[in-house]
Amino acid sequence: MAEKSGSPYQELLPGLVTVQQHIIANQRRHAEATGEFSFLLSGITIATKVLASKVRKAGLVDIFGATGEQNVQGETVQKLDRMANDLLMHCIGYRRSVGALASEENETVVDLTETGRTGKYLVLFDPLDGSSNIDVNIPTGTIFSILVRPERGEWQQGGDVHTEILQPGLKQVAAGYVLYSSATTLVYTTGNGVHQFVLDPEIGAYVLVAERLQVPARKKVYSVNEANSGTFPKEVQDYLAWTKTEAAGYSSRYVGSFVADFHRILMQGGLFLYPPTAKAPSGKLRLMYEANPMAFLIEQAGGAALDGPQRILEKTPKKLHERTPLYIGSKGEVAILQAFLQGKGAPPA
Ligand code: AHM
Ligand code: MG
Repeated sequence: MAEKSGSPYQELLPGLVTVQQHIIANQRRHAEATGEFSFLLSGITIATKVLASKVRKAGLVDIFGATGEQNVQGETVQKLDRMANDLLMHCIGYRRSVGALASEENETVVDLTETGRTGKYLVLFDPLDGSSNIDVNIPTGTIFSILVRPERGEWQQGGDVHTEILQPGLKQVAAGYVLYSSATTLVYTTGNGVHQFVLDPEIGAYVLVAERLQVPARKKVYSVNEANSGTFPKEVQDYLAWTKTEAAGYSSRYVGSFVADFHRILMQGGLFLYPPTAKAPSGKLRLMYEANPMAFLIEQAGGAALDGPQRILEKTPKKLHERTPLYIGSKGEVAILQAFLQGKGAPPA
């Protein structure tokens, strides 16, 4: 359960802690952290504040709907997708500490080192996840993942950001998301717990509401696009059949916007599944900027994330837009699913 905000920061500003103060205070506890890191994150907070206001006004101005183009994944590009991408590219790319950017909407890594920049951070993002839901007023979100350019020789020889960026999720130094819903919520981790902020529209700042979030170990709720279940692996079909037995007693919730489904699970527990299907044999979600950041967050909150046999954070990506099957959520719920995947079947009643 969420531990309410309190002691460590109250001495800085009683009663109110902004995300910027929180990051700076955390940095003070880590000697190796530098001010450039908090400046980088401020690029994300500025871009997402602007985006939150655009999402809210989407019906009032002409930014609903599609651009008429398709992105590198062959998906329809919504006008807000484009705007979100441009905003994040601009606000993060402007930071000198950033060496390269990668987005769901761009085919290749945007290499800022080509312009003489030597920034050590590599920032990946899904600018507007769930964007097909925009026109019907369903929540969307921005997901981000931050890696560090390896010292030459440590990771790949040659210093090419296109290969340097292909790091396993375990190497992330920060990750998070912003959920645009009834409230605009920012959740982040730098490997020191998961912290939640809400955008206070009156002061225009993300304000701390909970620190060191922990996902409940069990919750009998699963989240999946069950229309695809006919081509799920047999073990996943067996799991879903078991959840529907009277003894198991599960419920189902599926928004169809990953950030929204994930946020509910982080707060209340449960399991999100996007297994391989006939249409998407490697799963639908992208490893580097959807699965990895959420896996970092859920593990920090005491949960788990697998691709089936393997822990998501241990996967070494072969390409930027690689997809992965994903099973993520409460530790106990992931363990039950894993037992099905291993052919062990249902837990004892
Ligand atoms: P997107 O990044 O193109 O928006 O696609 C990802 C979205 C997720 O938000 C969501 O979990 C999933 O696709 C839903 O897929 P489906 O419509 O197949 O259930
Ligand atoms: Mg997405």
